[in-house]
Amino acid sequence: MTTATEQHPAGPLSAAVANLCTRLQPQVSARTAAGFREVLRRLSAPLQVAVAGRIKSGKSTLVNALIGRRVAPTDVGECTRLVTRFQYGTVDRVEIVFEDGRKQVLPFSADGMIPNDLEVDFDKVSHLEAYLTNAVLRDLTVIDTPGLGSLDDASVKRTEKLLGAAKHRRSESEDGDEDEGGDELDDTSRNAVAGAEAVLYVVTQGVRADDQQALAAFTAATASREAGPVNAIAVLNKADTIAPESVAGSGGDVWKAASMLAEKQAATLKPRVADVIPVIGLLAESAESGNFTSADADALRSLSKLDEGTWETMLMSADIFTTWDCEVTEATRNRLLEKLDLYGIRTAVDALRRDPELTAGALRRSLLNASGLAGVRGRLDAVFRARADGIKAAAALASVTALAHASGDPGERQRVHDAIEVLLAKPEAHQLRLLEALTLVTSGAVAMPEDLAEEVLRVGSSADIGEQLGMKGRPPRELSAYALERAGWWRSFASFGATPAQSRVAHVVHRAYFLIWQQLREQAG
Ligand SMILES: Nc1nc2c(ncn2[C@@H]2O[C@H](COP(=O)(O)OP(=O)(O)OP(=O)(O)O)[C@@H](O)[C@H]2O)c(=O)[nH]1
Ligand SMILES: [Mg+2]
Repeated sequence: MTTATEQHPAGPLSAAVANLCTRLQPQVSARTAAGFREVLRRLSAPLQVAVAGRIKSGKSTLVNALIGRRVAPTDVGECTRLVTRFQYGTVDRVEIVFEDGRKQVLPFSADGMIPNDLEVDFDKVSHLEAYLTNAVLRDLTVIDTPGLGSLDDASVKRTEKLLGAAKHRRSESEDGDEDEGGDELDDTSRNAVAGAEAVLYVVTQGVRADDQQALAAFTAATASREAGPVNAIAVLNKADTIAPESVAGSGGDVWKAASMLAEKQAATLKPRVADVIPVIGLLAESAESGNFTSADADALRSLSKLDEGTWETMLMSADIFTTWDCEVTEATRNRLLEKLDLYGIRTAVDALRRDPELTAGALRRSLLNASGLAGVRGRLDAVFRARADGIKAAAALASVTALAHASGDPGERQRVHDAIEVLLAKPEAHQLRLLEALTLVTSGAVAMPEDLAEEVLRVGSSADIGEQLGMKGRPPRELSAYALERAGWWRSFASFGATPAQSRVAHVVHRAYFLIWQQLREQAG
């Protein structure tokens, strides 16, 4: 597995693209070559995942939960309006990076967090870089972003710029606007390589149509690429705040309601994201970051001894919970609310009533269980970590294309284009072409009938042949016959039934089936 310190490419596809960059470097302009160097550097760095979503959806809370440390400021303050990159380092350190490239060390606040406010000219700040020793960051760089859809235009602009959401162009782009001044070019080049490679999209109850748009705008987060099911997953955060009675069929159970809502949202957001996973970021953060203490456990233990009637009354609202006459001080109850909210408090007290001997550690673990964080981690592993090679390689290729395009030199563009074609023609690189086709289809750039789009998605977003064919567990002979049949179908669709854009996709899908068939044949010996 790749680590920040070892700096290996994530796998064979990334290595192939790195190779291409190295070979092309002497054949391109100095500026493009500089861009290629940046692409090379990124190829050997951990996968960059941006955590994005609406304002106050709980992004920073979730970042803390994932890193396992309360370090990103939540709630209010200047820093929630900045992009912060959390990456692996051998000593904990935070730097302010200014627009002009200058850096300044930012001391952690007394509680070990990034301070809420910077004592510098906020308008000159580009973003924050946090280097942390936490092991999770060894193969994942996590980028916390300010909320999209916030009223603060300046923050949104800053975010978009940093993530490369600002105008980007691909060689096939039809807008045809050309670059003019030299400065503009530099910005374009920077945008071409900037940006995250994958997105963790945070939504809360009620995804609206414009959330779809926010996600689309998150082309952004993904280095000149559209976000799609290959590189984007969503979480339904604040699952604890869902009123189960508002979800028919939930049987009054919060977690059931959250799962059902998440499924509905997955249908809304499809095919932009691979999945929508319910989670309670706040519980996850408190349980994972050491923020849940034995004093908290003791307070909950006292509460668990209250009689049922009093307890149910107190849980009716946060207000009643803190003001009701009871032995646990109001300050302590406020603290519990901040760390666990009512649902978490109820969950903890229920656990203590079932087993009064529960230790603080066991209680913490049961809260972690209740948070659903394991589900998010599982999907991160399955979607991002396992595919890091393909995701990084595809993002790098998009950057290379954008860089060549931005050079404004047709000869250079052609050379880069040709080199990419040669690379993509190799069977071992076909996965990249498939990812590309998948992205074109899921982003709507190439329109496809729904059943075909579905099929492209299936073939393109798994590495498991059974899953790719939608025939998991079937005997190899059946798989093989089906792969061959679909290969033939897509070839004739490419030739006879399709628009030119569809035809390009169809060729890729045809070849994917063909390679699957070949692989099955080899396996059969
Ligand atoms: N009840 C509940 N509250 C949560 C949850 N996750 C976050 N919060 C609270 O929501 C508020 C906003 O959380 P943040 O993590 O700062 O949200 P954000 O998306 O980073 O906000 P901006 O960066 O300002 O856009 C905080 O008060 C959190 O404690 C959750 O799962 N449940
Ligand atoms: Mg935040």
